[in-house]
Amino acid sequence: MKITFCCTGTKPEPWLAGLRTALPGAEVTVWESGAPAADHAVVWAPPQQFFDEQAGIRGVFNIGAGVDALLKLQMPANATVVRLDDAGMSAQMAEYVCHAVIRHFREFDGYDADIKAGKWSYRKPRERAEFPVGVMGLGVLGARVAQSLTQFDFPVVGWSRSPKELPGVRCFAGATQFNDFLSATRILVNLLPLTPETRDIMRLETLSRLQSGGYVINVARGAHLVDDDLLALLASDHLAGAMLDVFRTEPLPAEHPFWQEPKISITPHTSARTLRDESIAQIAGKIRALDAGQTIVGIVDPVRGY
Ligand code: NDP
Ligand code: OXD
Repeated sequence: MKITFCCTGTKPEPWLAGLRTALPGAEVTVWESGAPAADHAVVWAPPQQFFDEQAGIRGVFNIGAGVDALLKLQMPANATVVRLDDAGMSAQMAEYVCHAVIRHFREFDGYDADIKAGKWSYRKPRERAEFPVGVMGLGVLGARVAQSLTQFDFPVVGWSRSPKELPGVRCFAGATQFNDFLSATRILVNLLPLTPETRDIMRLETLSRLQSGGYVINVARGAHLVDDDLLALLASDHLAGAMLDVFRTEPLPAEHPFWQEPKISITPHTSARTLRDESIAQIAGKIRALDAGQTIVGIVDPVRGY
């Protein structure tokens, strides 16, 4: 079996070594133009030329959960596209989002500023019931995040395409229940895939429906959020702040107003990193299963876009 590796911005050697150990007998090489046809590909942001040359590829394994960049390319019609299914990301995402929610709810930024100013001061405890958290996207990552938030007794609501049942989470589904979900939410967490349906989903019209004093946590994709609309809602105080991990252009350009907005906290697309060992184990297992004709989870539906 031949496996080709084409991951932009990723050091190949440790991946090749890991894949060779996990799949003894497989020939694993870094893709270069003109390379012989492979059976499976391990990819992140490959160029179109990769698929043009590897037209007979059977399995395309993305080393991330989001496939929006991959689906912009013309891929061989018969290729099965597979995304990472957790592989250690859901625990990281739960840490990040719980941290962001708690930091905002408990006013830790305010305490930091006070302490730096040499001030020993108390703030009035806030009512948890007044800070319902709404999680958009209840898939592998969103469901774990929503469940984790219930452990801190926040009221949690969730929204997905198909109806869900999650203990302790009031679930809404589909376009018809979106406005009800938004008006039940004060802290909005975005964990949707980026698709034509979800692009720009956080804009003036939708964010205005959040409860007053709302807060936005975007950990999915920058193109879900209309940047100027967020800034306008922060300026009008309808929103109290935001914690953003993803941006329309990454790295965030130096002149972007988000850098200067004190109500916005920024991290550099790091909320849930791809963990190499977990990812290799998962991909190797799925390659074995596919080749044995078994079904696997995490197959992308190109029409749905995720
Ligand atoms: P999943 O595919 O498991 O979950 C996607 C969820 O979104 C599902 O619940 C799905 O609904 C819901 N959804 C999709 N389209 C719609 C829609 N039009 N309306 C309502 N709900 C919709 O994805 P993951 O949880 O694994 O990952 C989510 C995203 O997180 C990734 O696509 C990626 O962009 C981002 N991500 C970001 C990382 C970072 O470091 N910042 C790291 C990893 C991922 P249903 O269940 O009904 O299908
Ligand atoms: C992913 C990401 O989609 O890291 O996995 O953004």
